[in-house]
Amino acid sequence: MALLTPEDLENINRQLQEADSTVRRVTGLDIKGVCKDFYGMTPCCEKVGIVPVTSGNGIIGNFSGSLHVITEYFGFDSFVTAMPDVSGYYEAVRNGARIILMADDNTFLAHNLKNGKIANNQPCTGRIYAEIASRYLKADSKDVLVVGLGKVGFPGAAHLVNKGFRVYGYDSDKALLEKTVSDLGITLFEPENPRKFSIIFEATPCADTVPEFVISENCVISTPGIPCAISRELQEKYGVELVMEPLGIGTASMLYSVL
Ligand code: NAD
Ligand code: 2YJ
Ligand code: MG
Repeated sequence: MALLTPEDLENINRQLQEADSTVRRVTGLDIKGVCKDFYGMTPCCEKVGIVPVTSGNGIIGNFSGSLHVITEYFGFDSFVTAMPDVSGYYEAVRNGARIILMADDNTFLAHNLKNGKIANNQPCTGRIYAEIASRYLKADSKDVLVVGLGKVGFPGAAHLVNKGFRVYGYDSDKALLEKTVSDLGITLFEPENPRKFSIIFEATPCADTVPEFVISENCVISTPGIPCAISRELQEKYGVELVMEPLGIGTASMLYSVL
């Protein structure tokens, strides 16, 4: 399980603004607009309590602070509790939180205490990055390459299948790849038969996972995976629209999904 670092989260407001301009160029909507369309909901100043969690590897510098910036950016009224863990949860509820956000090393959840809805970051992140990719205004076909079919990639790929896209899947874990291809009824992408895509969705914890031979001119790579799926050199060479941001887009997807 890859953990975020404080460095990944530096200048989260600027990272969000940059991601928002890219999402606007790619889809014609900003991140809020995509979330609203996708989930059919709009926030109405729901109070969000962010609870730092000390278990496992402990508190990540900038994590709760970034969630505070992100929630306010998307129109929620939020606060970080002074206390962590169970005391923090108690504090959040006592101070009027309607949605709780908290994460340990394995699970990052949003829980709406009013309607009981609960969301997990991984599928929510996969679905929203896949949704953004699927809305690419300049896509040349409904063919999508998905690289990485784990906890984030699998639900993203399933979402693209449900939307009627022709999904080509690739994962370096051959057994997982074959099982997923069969479970989702997608096409196994074989690097021995190279071709180019105008829509690519990547969700791996590795760098440079999208090879040059699949990248078409002005394609979109929608990727929550950290570190980056392609080099800056390839991004510039092919005019790639890169949708990549470390925490905010996935968190927005979680929050909208529990409204
Ligand atoms: P996971 O371990 O469940 O899945 C990753 C998959 O990628 C695995 O199936 C693995 O076999 C595959 N893989 C690894 N290297 C590969 C390569 N070179 N080529 C093809 N496939 C490869 O991880 P996950 O929970 O799905 O997370 C994926 C990434 O997304 C991580 O970097 C995680 O930190 C990141 N993430 C980002 C956000 C965000 O908001 N940006 C949110 C959640 C997760
Ligand atoms: O409260 C804190 O500061 C920490 N307990 C936050 C831990 C954040 N957890 C992760 O980054 C894990 N990878 C789980 C979340 C999966 C989504 N990336
Ligand atoms: Mg994100």
